Amino acid sequence: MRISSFSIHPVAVADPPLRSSYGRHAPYALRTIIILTTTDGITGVSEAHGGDGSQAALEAIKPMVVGMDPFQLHALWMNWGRPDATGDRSQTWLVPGENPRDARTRAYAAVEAACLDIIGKATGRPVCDLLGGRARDAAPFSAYLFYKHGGGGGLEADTREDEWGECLTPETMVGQCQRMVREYGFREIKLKGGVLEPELEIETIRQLRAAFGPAYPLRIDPNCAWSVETSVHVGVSLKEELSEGGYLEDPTASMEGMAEVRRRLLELGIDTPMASNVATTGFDDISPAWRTGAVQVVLSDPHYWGGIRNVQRLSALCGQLGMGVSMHSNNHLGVSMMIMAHACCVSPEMEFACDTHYPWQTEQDEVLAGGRVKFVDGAVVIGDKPGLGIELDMDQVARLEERYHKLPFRKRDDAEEMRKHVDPAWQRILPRW
Ligand code: GKR
Ligand code: MG
Repeated sequence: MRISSFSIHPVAVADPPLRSSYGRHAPYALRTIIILTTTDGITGVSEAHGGDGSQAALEAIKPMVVGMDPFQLHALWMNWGRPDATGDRSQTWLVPGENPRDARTRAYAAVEAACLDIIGKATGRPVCDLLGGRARDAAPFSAYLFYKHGGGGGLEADTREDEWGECLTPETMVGQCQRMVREYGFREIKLKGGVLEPELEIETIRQLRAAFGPAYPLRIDPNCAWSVETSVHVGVSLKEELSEGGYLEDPTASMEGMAEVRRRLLELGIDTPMASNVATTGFDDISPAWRTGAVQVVLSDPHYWGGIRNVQRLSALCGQLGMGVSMHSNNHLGVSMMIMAHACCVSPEMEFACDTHYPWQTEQDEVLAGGRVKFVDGAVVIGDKPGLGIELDMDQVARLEERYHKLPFRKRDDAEEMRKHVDPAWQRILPRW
């Protein structure tokens, strides 16, 4: 069996104006759907980050993939997937999916997921059964809360209803979380911070704790918006709230900054774990993160960490080193949802609920035949269907692709959205507080 065709479908997905320290989400998130077909007529699907950069890397890997045996993934990895050894890979300044240093790794990851889908369909087994079997039957996700402006995303005739409403206060954030927990059954909570004054974000976490109690672990992630001083202040203020399954994620920039926050908190007797998807974005970050104590929980990602099997390797490595492991997300569709769910279920050490932006997208934009992936008690159940367990709705893919081609932008630029809608002089300043 050989791969006979490789098609790349850039798509645009309506997205509400969510906020983070990077700025404000654009009315559409960009993704790419990948379809591989084999000489036996089997189809493998995948999903990757979107925009020109992502598309260029996929076009570049294509000649190596067409004609290859989908079972021979190591050869592709050795010839292509290894990350570039030079250059700044840090996500301090670049949003995930826009970092040239992991462009090749991301393209490899997209192909790997589609090949595993093919192998699963060829053997009649779900992807997780190809990788050692499931460590759990369902992948737990957390309620991923965002401060947001009013608006539901989309543009012009495609403008979407604002289902969630403006959310720029602790009180409205509690309402957002109540709804998310009610609708999806999430049992763990992550707040995207770095948007309001730190005291207001501290207050938001306190109100979430008051509303949900200690049974719901809490996390806060300001994407490096704080100085070491402010990070320590937040760590001290939220000592109770972030304990017991919680963590403080990327409070400040750089491995050194993270290590300093950790050291100062430990000196104060506070053992809140520090998590990261900014200081640690590839395997060569693990050693310094572990040695310096900068990171106790690594956020994996089956896209930019180089595929489901690399997440599995990372999970095992973290387990060996006594580090925790969880999973990062960006806006995504149902294909990535299943890639993430399988990655979680083949990673026994992944004991924190993973991130997902899925609640921020709607049925109207789903590319899966049969509609959106369902959650049961906050988790995505891995069934017995072969491969990733999904099929594409090609009419939907075509609609989203047509929309993509009409858009005036080809990359995520949250800072530009801030200047357009919030403050014409807005710049991303780190640390802001
Ligand atoms: O969607 O705005 C966002 C997030 O800030 C995302 O870009 C981050 O990569 O969710 C991510 C994170 O945990 O840092
Ligand atoms: Mg993060």
